[in-house]
Amino acid sequence: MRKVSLILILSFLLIGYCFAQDKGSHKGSHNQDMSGNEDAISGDIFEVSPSVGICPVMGGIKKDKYSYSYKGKAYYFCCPGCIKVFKENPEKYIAKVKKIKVEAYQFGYSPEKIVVKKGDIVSIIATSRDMAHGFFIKEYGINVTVKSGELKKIEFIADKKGEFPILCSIYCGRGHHGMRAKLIVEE
Ligand SMILES: [Cu+2]
Repeated sequence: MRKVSLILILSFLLIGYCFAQDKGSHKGSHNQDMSGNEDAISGDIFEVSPSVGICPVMGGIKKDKYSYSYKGKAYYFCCPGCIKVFKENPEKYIAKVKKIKVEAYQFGYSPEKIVVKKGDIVSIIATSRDMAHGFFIKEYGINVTVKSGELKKIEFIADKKGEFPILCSIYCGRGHHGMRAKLIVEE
């Protein structure tokens, strides 16, 4: 319950922030546990529920009703103001979103290293090859469990520079404690 109300409060704060229309800065936030159908983009990479996650303009929570189609693809935003800002320079905002598929397995992650720039929106499509594993990034407040074959989108703004371990938070066997990947956020 406490977690749910915290998320609600966070959502309201972000929505309020978005309406404030301060397009220069970005607040850190993250969205987790969003499974759903996917929308093929290229090759083996896919996108889970494009309408959930972080608004590429303001960093608020995306809403279904604030969508805009650009080059045949739908983008979602947290408020109408963000659509306006996006239209001025779509490529700039599209480039900020770093999409990456990460597969957990006994006992590791593939890829082992995710490198992004500070301020990027990291959009991880997490999956598991064999059994339930965790994606735990302590410094970003992320702890998501993914079952075998399941796809979950984990989105957050890389607002802290540094190297952060990605660890498994679900005991998965003898090699569990050695399971790790690394998130590198460069300036
Ligand atoms: Cu584990």
